[in-house]
Amino acid sequence: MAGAQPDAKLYAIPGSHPAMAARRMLELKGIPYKRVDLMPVISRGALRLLRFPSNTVPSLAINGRKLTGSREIARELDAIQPDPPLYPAEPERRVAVEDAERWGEEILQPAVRRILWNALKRNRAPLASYAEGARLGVPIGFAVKTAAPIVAAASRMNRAGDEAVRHDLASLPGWLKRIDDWIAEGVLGSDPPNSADLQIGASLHLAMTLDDLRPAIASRPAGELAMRAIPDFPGQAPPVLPPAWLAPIHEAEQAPAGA
Ligand SMILES: N[C@@H](CCC(=O)N[C@@H](CS)C(=O)NCC(=O)O)C(=O)O
Repeated sequence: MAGAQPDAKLYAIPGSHPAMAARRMLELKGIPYKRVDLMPVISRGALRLLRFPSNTVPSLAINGRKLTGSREIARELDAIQPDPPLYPAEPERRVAVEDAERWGEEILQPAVRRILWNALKRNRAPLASYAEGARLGVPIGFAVKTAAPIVAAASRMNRAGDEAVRHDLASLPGWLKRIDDWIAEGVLGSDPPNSADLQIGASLHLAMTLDDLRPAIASRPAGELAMRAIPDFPGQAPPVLPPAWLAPIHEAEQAPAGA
């Protein structure tokens, strides 16, 4: 990129899908950055102290500005470094990508977050796999051993209760169909990925770290999109969700295409 390199610092949480989307945006644009990994829940106080506009990750300090939110970050990065673009230039196509991106952030992203916290509440052992490559300031083993109150607080704060998660899992087949349709229409699946590809792909790839969900996602266009948009996502959780909750997903897998 031309001119001085921006002095960028990205605040993330291990396993955070919107933070992973922001990492990919920076990488695709070739913007060098330093990543600061925070522990969930504790992150909120840290980001408040650092005077970001809000207390969630991703938060990005760049060129003297402080931004919070994956969509805000996408827009700012496109302004700073237009190539490769995260949004199509043609207005109608841009609106379609922005609509898919918004849906990805408002609907799919929180649902996948709830499902993950619910699964981790049932079995904390996989936590270490999500923190692979992270620098939390304490040994990962220690962070994981002492994580019970953090997992409980994060589940509560993200409303990852059983009823909500069962509802999310029942909605998942329809959401996957919607994503496959967007890919067929060309809204999603561009090369290099657009902002909606990264937003939705990060949520899908995080969902695919759960053995309970991977088979239903991996073999369809949505799963291929996730792997292309976000090639690496640390973490792996063995089956832990009640089989009855997964029944709608398995039923949809067996239904004839288009049913
Ligand atoms: N919707 C926001 C993400 C907000 C969000 O909830 N991020 C989570 C991580 S995935 C977070 O910061 N959680 C703080 C916590 O768990 O304490 C975006 O796309 O930027």
